[in-house]
Amino acid sequence: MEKTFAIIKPDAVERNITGKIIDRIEAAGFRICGIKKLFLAKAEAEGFYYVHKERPFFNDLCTFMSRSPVVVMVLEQENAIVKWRELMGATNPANAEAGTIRKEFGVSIEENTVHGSDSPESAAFEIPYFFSQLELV
Ligand code: FUP
Repeated sequence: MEKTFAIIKPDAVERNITGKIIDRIEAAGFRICGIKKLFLAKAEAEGFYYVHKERPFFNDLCTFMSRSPVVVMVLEQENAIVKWRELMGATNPANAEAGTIRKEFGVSIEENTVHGSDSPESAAFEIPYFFSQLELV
């Protein structure tokens, strides 16, 4: 069993589609090990996305992620990292395949509704950024 980290981003929480996205996650066979809603401070968003700190979109991305609350989750199943990336779809919703969450709900390349770890190394950083071991059940 593999764990991955997911965020339902501000654009989705603002539109009250959290439940629709969680429904898609559970229907795809993921077990939700941990879940909470929180309001990221900009500095917390910057720490989370530090790998992108030199990218031109970094400031706008962190402003967006701290605009309103997010829902953070740890998801588990076999090959969870790749499976969650497939269910999310391409970074730019315009390029995402039909049936993916970003195709269905994404607003733009920035406001693309969900986040998912892109590798085991990313998951190993991202999961403990938000969850203690006691919160994963
Ligand atoms: P992804 O792993 O699909 O979330 O994509 P990246 O790690 O490449 O980018 C992280 C986030 O930065 C994306 F979810 C959205 C944002 N981004 C932009 O706003 N503009 C870009 O050109 C690329 C990414």
